[in-house]
Amino acid sequence: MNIYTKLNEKQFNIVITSHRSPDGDAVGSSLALFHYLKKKGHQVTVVVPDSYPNFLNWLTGSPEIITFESKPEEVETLIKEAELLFCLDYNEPGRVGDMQEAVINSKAFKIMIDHHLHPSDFCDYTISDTNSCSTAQLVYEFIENAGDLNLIDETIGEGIYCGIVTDSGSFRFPSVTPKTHLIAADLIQRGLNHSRIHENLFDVNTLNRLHLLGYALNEKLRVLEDVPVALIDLSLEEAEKFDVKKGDTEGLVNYALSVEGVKMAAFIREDKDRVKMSFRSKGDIPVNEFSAQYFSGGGHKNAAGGMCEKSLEETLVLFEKNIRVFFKNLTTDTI
Ligand SMILES: [Mn+2]
Repeated sequence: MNIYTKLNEKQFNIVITSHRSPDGDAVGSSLALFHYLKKKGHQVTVVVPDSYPNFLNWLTGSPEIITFESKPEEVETLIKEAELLFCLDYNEPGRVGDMQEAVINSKAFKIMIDHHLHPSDFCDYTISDTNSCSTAQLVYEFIENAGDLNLIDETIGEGIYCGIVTDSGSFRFPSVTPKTHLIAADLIQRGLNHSRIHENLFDVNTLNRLHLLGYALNEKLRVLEDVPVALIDLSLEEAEKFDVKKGDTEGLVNYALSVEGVKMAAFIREDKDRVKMSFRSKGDIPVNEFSAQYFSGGGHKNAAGGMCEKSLEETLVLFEKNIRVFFKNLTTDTI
């Protein structure tokens, strides 16, 4: 079956879904695909499990995104009645949280476009490239393979660019290829204002967020003595003190990773019923394996998430113990 021919056959009723805690790539790639498919004449809706951070609400079409959390019945009906269901930026149904039952049970033809490792085969058509820096880049290539690059305008371009920039650390991660830059160049040629997007994404700090950053760097950042690991932890009480909103702690882990000599960083945050963790690394240190082994998580080699159901204090002790074992078992040429 050729998916590109199929999309030209008739007008479909299409729902685009993405993962829980949607990030810049989830929202950017979903909206880019949304505008593209609408331009081709399809009936399209974007649904996500829960709300996305405020720093993404400048994206054209973002007010039309429906969250399962606020309108579960409407989203269930949409997914049930969809003829085509796109699954963007996630590799298995568990990543959509409470929305997964609707996704699994949907009789729609399911198409995955994703770059996470180990895609499960719950879709009828799977586009998975685990070397790609972002799902947004894969959406560009989807449009390219359909022979529709001429349809890309500023609106479609901003979603793709937003996904690439946020998932590639502004073009710095090893997953960025010449193709990534060629795509950016092509988008700029098609009218994209890249400078405006960087401002929209990065120059939107609230005073609270900057105060939190100051506090985290001054009081909480520490580097372990015998392994090249830096970490920042944050309790619920501290988060409340700085009135932490969704997305406010994003990027903190990268400050820990920027300490000279540090090869791996962790941000460990107490949540209501669990402790959430994000890990970053440089080079060949596979934080996804660390996370899968010790903290029920996973992700990419250099960026992964995890969680622990113990208290924050116990989690920190566990983390320090496990990370030493993990580094001890790594071959020296990896470090
Ligand atoms: Mn992604």
